Amino acid sequence: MGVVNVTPDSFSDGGQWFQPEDAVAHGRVLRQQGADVLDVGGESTRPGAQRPTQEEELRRVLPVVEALCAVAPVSVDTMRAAVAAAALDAGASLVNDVSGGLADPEMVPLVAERGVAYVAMHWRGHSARMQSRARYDDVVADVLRELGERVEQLLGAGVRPEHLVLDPGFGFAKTPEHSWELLRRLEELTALGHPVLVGTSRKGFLGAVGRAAGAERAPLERDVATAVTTVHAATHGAWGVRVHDVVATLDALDVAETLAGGPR
Ligand code: HH2
Repeated sequence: MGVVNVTPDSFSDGGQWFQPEDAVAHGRVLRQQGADVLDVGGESTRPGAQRPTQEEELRRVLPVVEALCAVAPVSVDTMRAAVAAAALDAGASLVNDVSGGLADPEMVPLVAERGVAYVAMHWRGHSARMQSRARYDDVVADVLRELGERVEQLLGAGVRPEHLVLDPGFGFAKTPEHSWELLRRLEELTALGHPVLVGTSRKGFLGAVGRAAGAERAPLERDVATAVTTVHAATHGAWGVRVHDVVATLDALDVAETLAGGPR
């Protein structure tokens, strides 16, 4: 899944693709590079981010979704049911909701009614406050339990099990150590029986990789570390990965597959 952020403030590439024509051109490139799905989002979820209004989110996302649907399957990265509905009407085929249906009470009924694929991510509140909620007894067990509650609500509302993808939410109400532990124990998440999406791309916990304590790599310098986490995800049961750098991702997966004895 290639990331198309139509935002001025994303932590990873904020402002680079804020103009719709730039976002569409970027989506086309990601598709040519081999992305199976293009994930279009109009709201940054970085820690401390302020939310755009619904009108502003629609204005950012809709023209890009419309144009990219002609190029690839498109998912819409939104917590708002009205934005998801408009994107589905414009041709999107998947809803990626980082709140797992908790941010907007209309989201779960919408997804059930439309019968579309839905990514439910583990979430503990909007970005402005989320890092204060990074407290767990056992992060994997707690995330599993909370995702299990989302699954129950979603299935109870009529979402078909085969439409449901789960995501542990790397960096969302997680310290770096929580994110590393979730990655190490990824196979416990796949045991829930649903496909698992992994979104580690350029996340803060990769910023310290290769550096002495205290020094940080900038988000754009985290693609090598991302490629390694991607290989780990793919070899530990993930269904998909959400990434900014599709070329590095596919090269890394190609190397891992070849080393494992697959065809070249
Ligand atoms: N991470 C981000 C956004 N959407 N969706 C899923 N399913 N999983 C994730 O881990 C995830 C996500 C954050 O990354 P990015 O879009 O690059 O940044 P921002 O939220 O600042 O736009």
